[in-house]
Amino acid sequence: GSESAGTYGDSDFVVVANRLPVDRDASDPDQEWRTSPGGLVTAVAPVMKAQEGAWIGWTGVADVDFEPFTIDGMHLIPVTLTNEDVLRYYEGFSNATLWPLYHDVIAPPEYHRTWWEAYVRVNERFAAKVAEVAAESATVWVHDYQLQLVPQLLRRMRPDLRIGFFNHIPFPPFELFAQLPWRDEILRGLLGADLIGFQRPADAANFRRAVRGRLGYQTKGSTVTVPDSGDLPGHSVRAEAFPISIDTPYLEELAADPAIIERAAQIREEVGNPKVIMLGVDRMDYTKGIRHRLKAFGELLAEGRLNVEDIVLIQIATPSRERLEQYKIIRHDVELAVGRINGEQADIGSIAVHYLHHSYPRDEMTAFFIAADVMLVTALRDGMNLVAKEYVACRLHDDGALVLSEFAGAAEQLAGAVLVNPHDIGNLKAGILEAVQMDPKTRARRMRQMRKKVRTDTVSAWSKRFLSELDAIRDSPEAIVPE
Ligand code: ADQ
Repeated sequence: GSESAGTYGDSDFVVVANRLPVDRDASDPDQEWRTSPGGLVTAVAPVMKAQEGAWIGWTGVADVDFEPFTIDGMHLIPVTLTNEDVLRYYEGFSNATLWPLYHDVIAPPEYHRTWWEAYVRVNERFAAKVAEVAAESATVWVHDYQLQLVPQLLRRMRPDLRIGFFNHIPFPPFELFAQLPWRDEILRGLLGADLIGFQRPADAANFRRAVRGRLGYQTKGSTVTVPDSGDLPGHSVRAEAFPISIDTPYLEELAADPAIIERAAQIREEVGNPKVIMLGVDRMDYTKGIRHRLKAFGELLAEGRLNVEDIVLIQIATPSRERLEQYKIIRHDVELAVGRINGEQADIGSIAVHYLHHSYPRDEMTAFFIAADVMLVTALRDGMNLVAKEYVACRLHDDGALVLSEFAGAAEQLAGAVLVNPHDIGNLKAGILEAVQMDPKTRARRMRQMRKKVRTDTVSAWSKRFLSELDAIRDSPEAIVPE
């Protein structure tokens, strides 16, 4: 790419996401960047290193301009957000408009024109940065709901690029999506891509239905035909499912580490060596069904169907989006419920719920997964839910049971789970009891089946499949000039 004309940049492969994959250690006086481990980094880092790649995103620090830098062999290019951008584009339009709308309006979405204007402005800033650094005919992979306008903006500036987009969260049913005052703009924004990936086939189908219903474009199978217009040159777009996964080999390695296994045993001791440890691990978010899970557990204890001397629930909830009202409410509700259950059901020496509002390093998370006999994933709506897959990957002895919401994308993939409808507290209670009481042989059979799935469908297989389909689309000439 470095041979290309002056108007083009040097990068043959560009990842664009709201956040760069780094954090700054607040306790470090030099404020050095550290890579923040996450599935996406693991999946794309090898491609970035092999292809002179760049990652464009925000550092998480408002109002400061940072120069591009290289860390762990990845070229990172910061985009600056002002304090007002953070309030309106990020906390506002992304997290208080799109997030609740795309998650079945579990919380009411707010529609504000000033937030939309900021969303447009920030998407333009990201697109301009990509246009500057991408080499001629480079591959660009845009991620998530914060950047849905980038594909169209980019295609207008740089029709030579191969553009992929992956949506990590659900795409809502048309009747809900149609509420959005800027629904047509969002659809056109996404349609600038060559390939749009969703977690589930149903998300892709919701998107194509919205495209037909609002824009009147034709779709055939997964392909949308975008006619030539002032907005965009005519082209075709594929919209289909690419269910994301995890770095299974790495988690298996951690789960086999003697120090981590020892730590798991220690955790078990520390919570009083109960017969059964149940675990919940979530961002503190109203979509995750933490309240529903607590309600079900509290009722099972109150009815004497579970006994506080035999069972504990460890609920880990990472602090998230704490300045937003809906997130203050969910935290308050969860803490009230934990306090009530412990107040009513626990005893000196037998706590019912261990509640931890922290983030943990990967090693410690793995120790919790090893310690847990039953994992509770009860999201009211979730794009995929990686926690469910991580738990499965760590069960090297094919033991443990997973209670999984049918509203998480993972439910379509992990057939061995005990599926529940978290809105139905009775059903949730039955699912928890079934998992707690499941005989070892059944557990082993079901876990083996799920482990097989996460061992074949890894995050690197996911990114390879997405990128090779993106390559193939642009290589076939009829894809560029539809009939
Ligand atoms: P999230 O909503 O954040 O992701 P999830 O898929 O479960 O949900 O991923 C969370 C990640 O954070 C997991 O890797 C988990 O282990 C980690 N994590 C959670 N709590 C933690 C804690 N206290 N300490 C340390 N680590 C913690 C969004 C979508 C999902 C989709 C993913 C990926 O909402 O539906 O699966 O993106 O596409």
